[in-house]
Amino acid sequence: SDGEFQSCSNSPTLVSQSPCLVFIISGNHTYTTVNLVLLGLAGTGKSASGNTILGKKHFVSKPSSNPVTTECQVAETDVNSVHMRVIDTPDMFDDDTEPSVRDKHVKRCKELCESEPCVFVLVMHVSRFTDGERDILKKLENTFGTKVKEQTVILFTRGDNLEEAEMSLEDFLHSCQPGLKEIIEKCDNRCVVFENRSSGSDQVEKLMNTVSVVLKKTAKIQ
Ligand SMILES: Nc1nc2c(ncn2[C@@H]2O[C@H](COP(=O)(O)OP(=O)(O)O)[C@@H](O)[C@H]2O)c(=O)[nH]1
Ligand SMILES: [Mg+2]
Repeated sequence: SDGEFQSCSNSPTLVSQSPCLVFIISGNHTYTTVNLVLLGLAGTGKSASGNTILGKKHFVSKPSSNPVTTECQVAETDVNSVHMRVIDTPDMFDDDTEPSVRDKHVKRCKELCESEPCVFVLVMHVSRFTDGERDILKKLENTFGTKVKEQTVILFTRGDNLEEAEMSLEDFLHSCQPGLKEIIEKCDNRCVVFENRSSGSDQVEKLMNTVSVVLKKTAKIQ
């Protein structure tokens, strides 16, 4: 179907290097490289989610009371022959972060995702919603512009917590608190759930399908 990963060996738009698979966004938008920027508070599982997308342990991800990721980093992978640039970031929105340090991270992050298109992945812990996250969308808008929510997918980590409670993502979204609900609604309900301890590729595929929804939408408004 349109907007999903498709084989298109007969596509006349294919300039191509290698495999005959491209990411079809809409009739005349064909992207082969997509920037995915992982954003969110420290400890939510940005690096772990990056590793799940990459299919290997690339970013350092571990339990810590101190931030583990201290610089923006990029790693690349092909998912169904779409070239993904996965950008892992430190917590850039922590109120304790010095403005000069935050500005440095933001600048680096923007440099890394300069090439279009770019999709923001707001990573949140399924069992935790903190004060720091209440106004995170506002902070994202201040940093990346007011259109950021049109380019954002929310990724909830620790899907096993939901499974243990026999809850679906829908159950969770239905019962979540108003502050979180508001964020989700502003992002047009684009949510996916990851369990980073399991390596199943269907979670990555669901993310990619949601990413394709964003790309389709932004292609229309550009
Ligand atoms: N059980 C479980 N643990 C996770 C998941 N995602 C991340 N973690 C753990 O949470 C901790 C923080 O993850 P990390 O990726 O470093 O968070 P970051 O600071 O946002 O990059 C690590 O110990 C991860 O193993 C998940 O989906 N399930
Ligand atoms: Mg990290």
